[in-house]
Amino acid sequence: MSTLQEAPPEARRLSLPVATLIGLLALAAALGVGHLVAGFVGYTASPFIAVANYVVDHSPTAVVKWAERTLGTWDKPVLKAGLAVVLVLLALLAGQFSRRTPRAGQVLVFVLGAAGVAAVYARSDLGQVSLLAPVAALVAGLAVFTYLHRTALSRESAHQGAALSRESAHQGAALSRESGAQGASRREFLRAGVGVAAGSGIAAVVGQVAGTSTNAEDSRAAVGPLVPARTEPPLPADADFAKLGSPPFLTPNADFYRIDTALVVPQIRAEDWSLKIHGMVDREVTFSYADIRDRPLVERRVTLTCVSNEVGGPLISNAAWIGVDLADLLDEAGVRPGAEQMFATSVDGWTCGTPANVALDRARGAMLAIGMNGEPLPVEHGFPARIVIPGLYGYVSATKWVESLEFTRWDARQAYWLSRGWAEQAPIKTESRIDTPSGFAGVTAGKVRLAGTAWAQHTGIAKVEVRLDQGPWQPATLSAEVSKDTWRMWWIELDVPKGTHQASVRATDQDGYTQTENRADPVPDGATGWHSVTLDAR
Ligand SMILES: Nc1nc2c(c(=O)[nH]1)N[C@H]1C(S)=C(S)[C@@H](COP(=O)(O)O)O[C@H]1N2
Ligand SMILES: [Mo]
Repeated sequence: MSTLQEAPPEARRLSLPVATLIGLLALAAALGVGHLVAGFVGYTASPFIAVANYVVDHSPTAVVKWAERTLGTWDKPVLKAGLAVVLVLLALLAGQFSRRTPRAGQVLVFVLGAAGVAAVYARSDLGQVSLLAPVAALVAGLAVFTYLHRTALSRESAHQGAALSRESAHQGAALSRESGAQGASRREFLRAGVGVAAGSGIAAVVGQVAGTSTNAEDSRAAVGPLVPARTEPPLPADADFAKLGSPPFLTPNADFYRIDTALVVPQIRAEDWSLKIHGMVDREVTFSYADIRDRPLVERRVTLTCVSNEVGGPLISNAAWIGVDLADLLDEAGVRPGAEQMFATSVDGWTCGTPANVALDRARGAMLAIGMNGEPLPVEHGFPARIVIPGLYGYVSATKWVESLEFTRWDARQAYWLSRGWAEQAPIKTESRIDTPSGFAGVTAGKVRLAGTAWAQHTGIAKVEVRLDQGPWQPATLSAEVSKDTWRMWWIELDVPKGTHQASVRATDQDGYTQTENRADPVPDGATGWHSVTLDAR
């Protein structure tokens, strides 16, 4: 195209929409190609997911816990959406700053790509080969950016060249020749853009299909019924007061609270899973899923609680867990005296430190669980296997997708939340909650029924009391004690006069400790304080 030479250099400038589009298409190509390669070398190596994971792992504890509390299970979609917005903005900037030469955009694309490489490199659970995914993304992003930029610039040149020749040239022949060149390069740019967009989409879909084809769901469906050799006695009729407004005694799996740092739920087939017990032990032992399944299974009802649960919060649920006594497995390894912590690692690299004496204590009843409420563990609750230990907050006990238990000293290894400012020792605190009426409920003045929950896992609840405003504490009716390791329900009827009042609850455990009124934050070892609700009686 002769017009390329004719156009003065300062006129060779991309329009804003075109520059922006190039940035976006380069981003799409990078993410699509990265996802495609990740589908084959390790799903979580997809640059987008790796960067999001990196953000989770390196956000200040306060931010992560705040997100867990306020966003609940939405914390992950919100994080992903936020990251997507940031990437789109950066892509727009990359285009913006490259209207004349591609240099600034190329640098930005390179920096973003390098961030993806670094995020994958930083993960302990991904091998070297998984670096191929972010590297491919970086190369694709740069190549697409550079190529589209060159194509578009030659179109703009043709365009501006045509405009110039319209002014200067008098012959119609020249004009039509220039318009022809402009049309051709516009078509070329459009074709390239559409091709990149379609290719990126297809790459992402193929990567998604390939990466999730080792789906754990099929493997879970093939497990078949888990029948404990020792079942729990049937639940007493008054294990809960669900009819009066307490939660059901056993939480249905679909309603069980979920807390973890995994942006992509780890997909491990039972056949591919194993658990290694090592470190300060007499002999290293490894168990396969079949090894565990073929042992006599026990069933135990245990209420899990998250340390980041606020007073009155929802991060507590109860299930009947099916599995084996952890103490039996540990006996086979022969844990040496001197071991202070059981350092558990999940397949996704999350880690957890439990006091070794608690893990070893038969009377405590720690389990390696493979079943939950009669089914194999749901994938998001740790399939194929997880740890369950009564009486300890989840972050120091309840490792999901567990693959390694290393016995060691406290100063040798720092678990995930410990290194982020949470306590080393974290027994669950005695607490209680009003479930009905919910806060700020309008009620009819007169007799008002309240119902709720109290827990002091591994100690047991002795008493629950409720009061209206500053009135006397009145004892509530307690549900049957199913186990000291599970929550207990309560209900009471209060006389509530017209007006706005506050009802408060407090529990006393079987050690004689009554919940303190003092409000403490969840950090570093669990919230304290009395839960209260405001009643608007008319
Ligand atoms: N692999 C893994 N296991 C984990 C966590 C995690 O982030 N990753 N979070 C722990 C925390 S903080 C809690 S409270 C419990 C929650 O278990 P659930 O999601 O089954 O309710 O899991 C624990 N196990
Ligand atoms: Mo937790």
